[in-house]
This record gives sequence, C-alpha cells and structure tokens, in this order.
Amino acid sequence: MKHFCWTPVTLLALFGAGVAKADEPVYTPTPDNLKAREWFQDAKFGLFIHWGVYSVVGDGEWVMNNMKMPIGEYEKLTSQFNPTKFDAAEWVRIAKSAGMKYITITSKHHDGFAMWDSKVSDYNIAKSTPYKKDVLKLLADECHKQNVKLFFYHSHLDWHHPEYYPRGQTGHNTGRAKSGDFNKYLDFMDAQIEELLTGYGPIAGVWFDGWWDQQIKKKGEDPKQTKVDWRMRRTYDLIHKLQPAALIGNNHHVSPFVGEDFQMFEKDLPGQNTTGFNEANKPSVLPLESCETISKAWGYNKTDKNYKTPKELIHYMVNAAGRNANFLLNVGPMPTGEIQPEFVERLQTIGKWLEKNGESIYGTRGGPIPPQKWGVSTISKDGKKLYLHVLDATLEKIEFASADKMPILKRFPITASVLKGPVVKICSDELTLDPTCIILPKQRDLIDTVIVLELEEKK
Ligand code: JFZ
Repeated sequence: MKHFCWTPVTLLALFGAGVAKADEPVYTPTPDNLKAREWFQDAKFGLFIHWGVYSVVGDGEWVMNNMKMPIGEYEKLTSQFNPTKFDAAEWVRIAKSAGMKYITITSKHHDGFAMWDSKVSDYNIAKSTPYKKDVLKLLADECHKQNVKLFFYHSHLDWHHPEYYPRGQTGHNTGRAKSGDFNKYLDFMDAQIEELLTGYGPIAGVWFDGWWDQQIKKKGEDPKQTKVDWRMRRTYDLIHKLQPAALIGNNHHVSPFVGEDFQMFEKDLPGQNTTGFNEANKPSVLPLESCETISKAWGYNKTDKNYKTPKELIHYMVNAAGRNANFLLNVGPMPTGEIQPEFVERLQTIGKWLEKNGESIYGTRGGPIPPQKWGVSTISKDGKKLYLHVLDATLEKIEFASADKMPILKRFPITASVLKGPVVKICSDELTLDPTCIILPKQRDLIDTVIVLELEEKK
C-alpha cells in the first residue's frame, strides 16, 4: 500500500491550478476528468493539424492578416477549397504509425472559418465550399474507430465575425464596421463550441488560442489583464457540463486560469522562453504539453522547406517527456487534403523509434533527475524503472551529481542496461556505494541511448 500525503501541492494537482479570484467559483474536476488527465500524461505524443481555407494560398494560417485581405476577398478562397483527396482514415493511420495517441485539429482558426457543418453560421466547409463535407465529423468518426482521441483547436480571436469588437491587436484590415457587441460574438462562440461538444462523440478536449489578441501588456502589471471580458469561465463550464472529461487548455501564454485542465507551451519546452511567448508562463502542477512545427509554419506553406530532422524531432519529444510534458507535433495539410511526404516520412521515422523505445516514453513521468547536459530522465509510474536518455552520442560516460542531491539514486540499489540491450557498468562510491557514473556502451544509438535502471525497494 502506497502512502499518499495530501499536501497543498497534491490537492492543487487534483483540483486544478490557477489562482481563483475571490468571487470566482472553485472548479472541481470530476473523477472522469482526472482520469482523462492521467490518460493524457500517459499518451505523451499527439498530432497537431492546422488546416483551413488559408491552406489554399499556401502561405501559412495568418495569410488573411498578413496580406491585409478584406473579408470579401478572403471569402472568395472558399470556392477553391475542395480537398477531394482528404482521407480521414489515412490521416489517423499516419498519426498512429508515428506512435501518436491523439490528434488536435483546428475547428476554427483566427480567420473564423468553421471546419464543420455549423448551424449558426454558413461560413463553414459544408456550406460554403465545393467540397461540402463536414471534415471534423469524418475525422471524429475515424478517430473513434481507430482508437485515437480527438481535440479541437479553437480560436477565441475571430477576424471574420462582425461582432468581434473592440478589435484586438490583429485583423485590422478586414474591412469590418468599427462597432460591434462583444457579448453577441461570445454567444456565437459558445453556440459553436456547443455544436462541437454535442455532435462529434466524445471529445478529448479543447485547445484554445487567440486570448492574447486582447491582452493588455503593461510592464509591471498583471499579464492576465485583457481589454474585454472573454467570459472564459462560462465557456469552460459549458464544455465541462457537456463533457466533464474533456480537457481544456489555452494557449494564452500566461499561468493557467481556473477551469483549465492542462497547460501548454508554444514552440518551447516547459520552463524555457526561447520564443518570448513564455515569459509569464511557468510550468504549473497541471499536465503539460509542448507544441512545435516540423518546418516553420503551422498552416500549409509552399516555400517553408526548412524541415527539422527526425533526430531533432525525437530529441524534442524526449526533452519534453523528461520535463514531464507531452509533445504535440504539427502538420499543415495541403489544400488537396493530403499531408506532404516530407512530413509523413518524418512521422514514420519517429514511429519506428517509438516502436523500439516507447517503453521509456509512454506512461512515464518526468524523471527525478532534472535535465542534464547529457540528456533527460523519465520514470515509470510505479517508480521501478528509471530511464536515462543520453542524447549526446559523443560521451563515454555520464556522471551523477552526488546522490545527496539525487535521493532516487541513494534509496535504491540498481542494475543498469541499455533498453533492450546489454548490461552497462555502474561505478559507485567506495564508501557509500552510491552510484556515481555509468559507463556507456561503445555501440551507441546516435539519436538517444536509453539506459534503464531497475530500481528495487531496499529491504
Ligand atoms: C498561435 C497562433 O496564432 C498560430 O497561428 C498557431 O495556431 C499557434 C499554435 O498558436 O501562435 C501565436 C500566438 C500568440 C503569439 C504568437 C503566436 N503572440 O502573442 O505573439
């Protein structure tokens, strides 16, 4: 029987993070929601899909804003969006062959275009394109069939809706009237969310974005202030009422709000801020997720050919796992409905790597040894296997800081081997017998040499 102590941290972990305002009702996730969080952390790897009318242009998902396209001009693109080669079964197979356990697809991006057959606006794939099919329905059915979970990416920000007023930081050249009732816009957004949570079977969660459009950024002031009231809690409660296990995350780049179930880091590992997005976004006790692109853009971009190597992508995933985070890796499918071969090839290579090494990723948690120069550690949930991911293939051995600083190494006598490979030598302190280093094998995996330490309870 494991001892479990109800510290404030564990309570926070169970019942959500974020600081509630005095008048804000507490959020108590249901047991199913907590189970879903656990599933999410075990799943580790997902496919992000940015797909919409913008894909027709092939210049990324911000093209409407960047090219200063008025609504009328942008709407014309819908007549060209005819993805006759879209095959939901194939997309789900691609995700599965990469070892991915979930898919997060854009239901609506900032351009306001709905990728499903919405009843509250005809500005959607079923009603204003020659394709006419509800692609989210096709994908949801296929995900359920192939046992892959589905999240919707949904943009708060909307460059198309007439009531999105006051304007935020973006979308100033769309030709909309300089007036509007923001609450009407929010009613519309909630109605669309309700459609997504009621018509598509069990949804794993909603990945919000675009909150930052209305953020008031003033030095020294609370980064959570916005120009408008986003009524986020009302939207979150609606989602949890409709599907209590649906996990809510929001790419707002600040610490979690009450009502959220996971925390995300755009183009950064938790705790890093290489992008400038994550200054006010420190890892919380919620499940974590990092997302990244294969080249530069999220949505299909014809000229964006600077593809990351499989090794870079696997390192990203391993580095995320070592920091207790999932990895959501993006593809921007083409307007035809196909995923370009450069993406598919890379996904398959990652899948092969996971077939062999998946034990050290899936179902693990960030290891008790914090990230090191040589790599990171993960640990099985029962605490019996510690995985050292040696990402630097030039090293002959890795040395541990003193076991005093890493109590995990002190508590357990250990045996070590390469994952699915030979035993490796552990050096130990003559006096205390604590392990001090591991001699790495000559034959190395150039991507990640995974060393498994079997941990035994001290008798
Ligand atoms: C956002 C989206 O704008 C982008 O299109 C994509 O969907 C990505 C996953 O999320 O990216 C952002 C969000 C905010 C900023 C920059 C990129 N920002 O505030 O600078």
